[in-house]
Amino acid sequence: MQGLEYTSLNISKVAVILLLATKSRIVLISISLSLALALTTVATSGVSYAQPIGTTAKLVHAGQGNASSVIIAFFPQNIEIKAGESVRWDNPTTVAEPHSVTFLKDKKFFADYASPFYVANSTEFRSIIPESNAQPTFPPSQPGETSKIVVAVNARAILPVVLDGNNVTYLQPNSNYLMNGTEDYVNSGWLWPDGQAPPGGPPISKFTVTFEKPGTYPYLCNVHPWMTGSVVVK
Ligand SMILES: [Cu+2]
Repeated sequence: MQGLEYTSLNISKVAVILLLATKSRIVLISISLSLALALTTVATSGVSYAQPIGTTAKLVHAGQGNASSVIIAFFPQNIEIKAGESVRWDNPTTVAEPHSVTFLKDKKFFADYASPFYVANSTEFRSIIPESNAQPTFPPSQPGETSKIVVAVNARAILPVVLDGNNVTYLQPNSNYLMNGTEDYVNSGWLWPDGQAPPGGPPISKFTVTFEKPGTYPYLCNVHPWMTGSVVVK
């Protein structure tokens, strides 16, 4: 496994928090509802479209809406820019529904947010959250197997990362990435609405990509894989 460059927090804690927040849609919905009730601002259910950022970057919204109507789509879904220009994604949803901006060269690079790993049979798992109602998932091992299997949150799904051949590069949250078009996988990490990342988690709320080469760059959200968009670079 590659080391994470994002070192200012405890990744295990993030993993636990994200798993708790997302493993159960019911938990997520109840968190979203509590947040919505706590919000005193009135959310608009209107849909807004891309605005220019300065002169060379365009804004795309990953998701929109509020607790009563979360919209799972990119706005606009398709955007056209010139080579050398940038696109920035944000998440203006008023409740904590995450999205990602994920470019895949091939479907085989799709990263699920949780993935099984082998660990030594003797590995002991102790929760870092006192009295948490939590336990790792241990899928059954094959008879005679000397390792056990544990399901862990997949850093390549939830954190900003680029796979290019054999190179795996984790980016800082909210990075501006220069896309050269040969990458196998470019992922924003989970974009949360400003200030709504899970406590202790990486506060990722935007992702900017500068496109050097003309072409069509399709992308999707790895939380909602049917949520797709494209950037056409002229
Ligand atoms: Cu999404």
